[in-house]
Amino acid sequence: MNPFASSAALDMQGQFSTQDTHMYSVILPTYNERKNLSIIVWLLAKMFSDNQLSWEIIIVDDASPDGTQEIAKQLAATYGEDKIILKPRAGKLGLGTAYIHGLNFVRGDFVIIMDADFSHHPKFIPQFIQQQKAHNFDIVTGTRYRSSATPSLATAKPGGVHGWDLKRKLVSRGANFLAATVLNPGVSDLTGSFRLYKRSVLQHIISVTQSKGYVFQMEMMVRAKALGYTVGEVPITFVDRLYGESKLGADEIVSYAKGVWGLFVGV
Ligand SMILES: Nc1nc2c(ncn2[C@@H]2O[C@H](COP(=O)(O)OP(=O)(O)O)[C@@H](O)[C@H]2O)c(=O)[nH]1
Ligand SMILES: [Mg+2]
Repeated sequence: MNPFASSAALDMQGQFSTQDTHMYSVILPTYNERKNLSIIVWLLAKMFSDNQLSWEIIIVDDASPDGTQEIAKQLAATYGEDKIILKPRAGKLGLGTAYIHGLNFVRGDFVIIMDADFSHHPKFIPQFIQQQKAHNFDIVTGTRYRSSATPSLATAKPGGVHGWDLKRKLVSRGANFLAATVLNPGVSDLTGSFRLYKRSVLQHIISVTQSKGYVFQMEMMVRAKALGYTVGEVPITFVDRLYGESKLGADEIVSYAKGVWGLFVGV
């Protein structure tokens, strides 16, 4: 018997006590994450097995020149090809389409989207699951910009951002302020990408989301709210990437602002 196939649910202390028959699929997009990938996969595998949850990780690597795929192959050999599923693409096609691509291969009924650079710590996932279960949420999103969960959650601790310089903090705050003011979706962290979705909900939202770049996460959340889906929030601490460089540039900031405007006139 697969030891990870047994099931559990979280109780109020954040421990799993009763049966959870769900399967959780993580979509992990990677571009030059050779140094981060094995640590993040190890942490994810440990968290899932500690909590007796059924899981898989779908790695969408865009032909990273640093050899990320070699590491991914080793991980599949170590953890099993039913746990680590490699779905590479031929070139760097962007983050938005990486999620769409990965979603085609998901077998779980819940999908977790996160970054592979260690900015999103797997330790928050049990809280996302706990929040989802408590209110049957369609989506649970991590938030860097609220100190408590919405609705409140006993195990949640205040979140925040670590390792970003002032400029990057201002850009992120500004991006969220702009979208929150113009679009008012009632969610505090629109540009974050650490989220848990019901698979059918993610499929629906992704099918109507038009943007592909940095604005993708924000559009997904605005559309989710416009479609009437329910969203819970859990504070997370976001740590700047462990190894490598961020891909956020000035052109991304401009296209983000354009995206907010496009949604304002469109949704
Ligand atoms: N497959 C794929 N992954 C990407 C691409 N761009 C970024 N990523 C991954 O998406 C995540 C977030 O990217 P990152 O550069 O850290 O963005 P930032 O955190 O906003 O600076 C990381 O896991 C990256 O490896 C891409 O074009 N294709
Ligand atoms: Mg990052």
